Amino acid sequence: RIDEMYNSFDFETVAKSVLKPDAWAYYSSGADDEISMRENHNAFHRIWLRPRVMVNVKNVDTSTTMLGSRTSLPLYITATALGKLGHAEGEVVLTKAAKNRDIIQMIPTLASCSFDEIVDAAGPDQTQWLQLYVNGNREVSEKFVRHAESRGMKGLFITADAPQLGRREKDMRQKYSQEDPDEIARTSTTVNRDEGAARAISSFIDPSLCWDDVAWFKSITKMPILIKGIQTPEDAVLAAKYGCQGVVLSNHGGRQLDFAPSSIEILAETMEALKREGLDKNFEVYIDGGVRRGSDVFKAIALGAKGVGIGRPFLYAMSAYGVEGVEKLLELFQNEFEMVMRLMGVTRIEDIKPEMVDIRNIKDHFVANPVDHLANASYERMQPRGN
Ligand code: HOC
Repeated sequence: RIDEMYNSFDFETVAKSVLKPDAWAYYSSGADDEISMRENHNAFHRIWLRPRVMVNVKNVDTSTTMLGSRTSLPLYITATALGKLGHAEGEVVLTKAAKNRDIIQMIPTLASCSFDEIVDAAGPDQTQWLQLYVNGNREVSEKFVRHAESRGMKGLFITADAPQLGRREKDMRQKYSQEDPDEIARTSTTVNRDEGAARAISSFIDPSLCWDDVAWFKSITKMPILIKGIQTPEDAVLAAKYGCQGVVLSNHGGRQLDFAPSSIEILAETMEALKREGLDKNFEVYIDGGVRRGSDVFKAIALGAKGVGIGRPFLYAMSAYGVEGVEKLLELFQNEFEMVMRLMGVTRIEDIKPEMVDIRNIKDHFVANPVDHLANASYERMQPRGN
């Protein structure tokens, strides 16, 4: 029951029991041995807090701005593909919950609902951003970007960490049986649906995307441009030098390159590199991956993030309980974050500072057991020839 949901992990448990196996495999899978996927959350465990006391924390304000838009919390619903695998109404479920709780939503290129359906479901003052997979046919991308701007998107987030699809083997073991996965897959002539949902939708993405393309994007849109999928401080610096307004440090939820670092681990060094180069002003750094607790949000803000993206937990809340579930999860994040702020002795987002966290052990990786390949293999399909 929804009132038995006490944290973001609870929704994952319920989602696992209600989702069809192919949907669960697609949403929950990470690349290869899923080390990066698990490390994303584990890395937060290596950061400790330094609470200050004897501060008047009667009134705590968790609201802030991201790319100039107001939000009730420094977090947003990040782009995740194929929402209808989890709920019949797809991404508009997330839109409605975001509207009710003043939260920004990033609309995925690979949504199950059409882009316009998602924008139409939003309220008049609701902020939405666009996540873009750059198409091999640039005219398609140009048309989409211009349309998105005309529909009021407040930011363009170009995904850079997926020139090729990572191997999500749990997903690949599932035959992708949906008739109508999404518009882009439908129009592609080269889609191979025999190796999981991800492979079915990935065939149009342009691996030639590079830094020089930023100038072209700047020529076709006035939206702030941010690069999503930055995995080193060097590339964050390059994004600033090429004129982007920000970056999202992200390893794609551990779904692309296994052993890519978690974003929280490289956040402090990224902020330092930007500062060293004098590029930290008017440049917003976001992170995603592994954020599951209000304290995770706090740690990211303390280390310099303007906000954090959260993906799978919202998919799980949506799959388990629809709009009500996503709102409930947002309420839990609100309560947890507010409590952490109060117990840390801060009342405003701008007062959350690096000295409030201890990152001395941030590099002490504990590599969790890799995924259990023996448990995942399907022996019926793997019978030796002749059986
Ligand atoms: C190379 C194409 O973001 C996912 C989605 C879709 C990925 C397409 C990548 O499954 O992670």
